[in-house]
Amino acid sequence: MSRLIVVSNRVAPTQEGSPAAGGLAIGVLDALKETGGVWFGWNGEIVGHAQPPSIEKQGSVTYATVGLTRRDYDQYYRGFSNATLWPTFHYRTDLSRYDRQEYAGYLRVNVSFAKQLAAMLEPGDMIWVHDYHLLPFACALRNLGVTNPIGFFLHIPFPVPEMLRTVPPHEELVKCLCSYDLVGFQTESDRQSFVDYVERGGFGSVSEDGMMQAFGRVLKVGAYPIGIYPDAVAQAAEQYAHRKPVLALRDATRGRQLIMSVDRLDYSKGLVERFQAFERLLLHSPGLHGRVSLVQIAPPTRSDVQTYQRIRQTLEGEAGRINGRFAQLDWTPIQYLNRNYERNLLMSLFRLAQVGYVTPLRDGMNLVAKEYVASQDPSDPGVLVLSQFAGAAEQLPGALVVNPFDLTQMADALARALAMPLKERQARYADMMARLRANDLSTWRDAFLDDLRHVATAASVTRKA
Ligand code: ADQ
Repeated sequence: MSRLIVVSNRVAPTQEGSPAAGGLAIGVLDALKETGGVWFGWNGEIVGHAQPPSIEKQGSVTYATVGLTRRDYDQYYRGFSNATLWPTFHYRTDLSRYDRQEYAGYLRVNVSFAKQLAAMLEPGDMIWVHDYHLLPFACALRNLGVTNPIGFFLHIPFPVPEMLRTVPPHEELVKCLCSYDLVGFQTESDRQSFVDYVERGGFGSVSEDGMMQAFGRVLKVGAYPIGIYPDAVAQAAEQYAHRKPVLALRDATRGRQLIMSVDRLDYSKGLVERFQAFERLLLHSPGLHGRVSLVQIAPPTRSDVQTYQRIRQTLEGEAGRINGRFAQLDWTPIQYLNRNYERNLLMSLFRLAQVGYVTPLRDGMNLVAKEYVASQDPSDPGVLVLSQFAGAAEQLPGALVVNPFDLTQMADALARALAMPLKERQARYADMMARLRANDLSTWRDAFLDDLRHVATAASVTRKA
């Protein structure tokens, strides 16, 4: 069996079963343990000057990690990745900036990562690259003469061509994506946006079976929606039910209904609109005063990027204003917590909530939506209110799907969720749980890797012929 080489910007914590590990880390680690292999990427540290990767072996998995210099971090990570690509790919061109130096830094880091990885490769290795930090990674490897199969999975949305064209080196980036053997997206619409860019730009075409010919290469493009392990989530939700913070929240909200949201603090997550729709619910339903609370957990991320500082201030202002307007001596409508919780504990908190309120303005998938459903008590499940612009909406039709820009529609959906009869809640839950089980994290990983293997085998047969 060939070795699997995973490349991602950040190599996740290496402790096995780390509670902080998210979906990507768990899925990748599982795959690596099965086949044996290497996980290559940034170790999260800023270093004085570039150094060769440090290697740590744990069982069949080798972690090869490198530091970034301050300049690399500023240009590649904070700059082009998070101040150009992230906002544009989330349809926020108003927040996006372009700086040639930053783009040069982005390419430089991709080339330097590629050189370091190339030195470790063996002929049969299969390479799986993750996310927007590494769009040109295959280009860099191919330029070094690497012919191994290379697949790419984009965790965030792929924007429509008009949006992508606002990023000046758009054509170069797409051309580099076509150096992969397989390019995977979260949803059919993301995949379609990529195909539209290629076909409408006259760069190539795609056939029914997902094979694309573009920029002189043949590759496959597909949708591989990332999943979770729903039964493990359900188990964690039950097992952690007696932990202190869970009991504390239960006591504090006794006699009240609970609406719950958990996100990284990011402008793509629609938190301001979410608070304002909750305000509208309170405005239109005086009967709910004192009877419903919104708990928003949102730890700050990327806090050295300016737009992230601004969203934080705006949200604090909104929470304060809404609480000032409606609070009573024994009731705070919005509890806004800027912190992280252990993942298993979060699942137990989800289980306490009658409503999971997940309304990003754009999101590749959104695993919180899936985790909320899986955490529920099957005999008395809560209701998911979900944005139509989260990839998860294509897969969870049992949710109350809303447009996060329509505050009144969101307020109505919250009211409907809070009042939904048990039978309807159970039916929606059963439908969503069946879908989560049929499309879990291993389905995602296996579908991607099977296709990569298949495309690579077909390509090598063609080369030999
Ligand atoms: P993210 O934007 O980080 O991921 P998401 O899919 O919601 O968003 O995943 C977050 C993960 O972190 C979840 O497992 C969640 O439980 C956990 N988490 C969030 N807030 C937390 C907190 N306060 N404390 C502890 N854990 C917390 C990107 C894309 C998504 C895509 C994923 C996976 O932006 O669209 O779903 O990758 O592909």
